[in-house]
Amino acid sequence: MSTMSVKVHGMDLKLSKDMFLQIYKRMLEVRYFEEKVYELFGQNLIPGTIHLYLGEEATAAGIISALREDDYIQSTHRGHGHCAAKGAKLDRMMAEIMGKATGYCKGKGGSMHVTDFTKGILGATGVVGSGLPLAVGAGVSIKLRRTDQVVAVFFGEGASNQGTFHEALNLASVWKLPVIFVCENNLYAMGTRQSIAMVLNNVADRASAYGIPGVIADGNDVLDVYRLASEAVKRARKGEGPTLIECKTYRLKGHSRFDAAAYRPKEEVEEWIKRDAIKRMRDRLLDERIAKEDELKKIEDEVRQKVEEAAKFAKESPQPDPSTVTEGVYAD
Ligand SMILES: Cc1ncc(C[n+]2csc(CCOP(=O)(O)OP(=O)(O)O)c2C)c(N)n1
Repeated sequence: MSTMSVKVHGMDLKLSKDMFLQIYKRMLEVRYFEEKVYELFGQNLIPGTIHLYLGEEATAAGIISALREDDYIQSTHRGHGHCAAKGAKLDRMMAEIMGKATGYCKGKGGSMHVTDFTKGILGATGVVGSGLPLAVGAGVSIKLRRTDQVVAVFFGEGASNQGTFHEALNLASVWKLPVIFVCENNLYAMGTRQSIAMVLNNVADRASAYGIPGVIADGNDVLDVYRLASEAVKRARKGEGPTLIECKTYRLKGHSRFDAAAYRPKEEVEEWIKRDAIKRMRDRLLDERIAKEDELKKIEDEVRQKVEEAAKFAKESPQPDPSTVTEGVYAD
């Protein structure tokens, strides 16, 4: 298949047209899914709260596009985007978020616990920083089984101040585990700006303390994320150990649905809206003549349709039967 070359932050990136379009589609699935979740929450159809991934699509799509289907990911409390990008079924994910019996956890896990082992999604977690050691465990498992799989673990810059981050990087480095540490630096941990909680500007600099590469991606440029992720994956598959990739990005909404994010300057938000990852990739595909307007429109319509169907499935699904309340809660 013929490849096309583009310049990404001064570096050449060659991909097939299919791959360019697949990466674009992955971002759209995340964006449209999250917009739908936002809408359904507003209609009071989602219990609890939600942590939207809107604005950070390029990170999940760029990292996961560099993985194989049999690779693993470990997600966070802001996890819908990771799961959608790794191929989770949108209908079962939406049903789970709505607490329905047809959801991934039969409606008992909700927004922060979407998991699909068949897709290599090891789990999401509401405990900040707790995914990092789990990913190291997956890395150990890969090494013991002698496969060339890798595991990518997502976490925020806030989580990089937790002890688990440092323990995980250290052990993964010492044992040369195939772990890709992906810091989604969206500048805020709830309402706490990065500069209040750490002195360093770059989380990636912390990699040097563990003797592993630490690189910074433009987290709103999916191709930059993809390029750096591909290098990290190559290194991990060869048995050369982990990499820390810091993706500089921004969440477009508040921390959770109950946060109006009044602590963020208006100009800052506007600046990041201008760097919207989806618009940038769309413009690039057109400007570089990789795809035509009608091809992109067709993909966008298909994804919208898929998300509509997921929402319909979830809305029409039953609530879990009260008699099943203790099922799946404890091991037999
Ligand atoms: C161990 C733990 N401490 C505190 C919290 C409350 N909490 C939930 S999300 C969050 C901020 C996390 O920030 P970051 O890791 O940067 O991820 P982001 O939400 O920005 O994606 C906090 C403090 C928690 N869930 N778990």
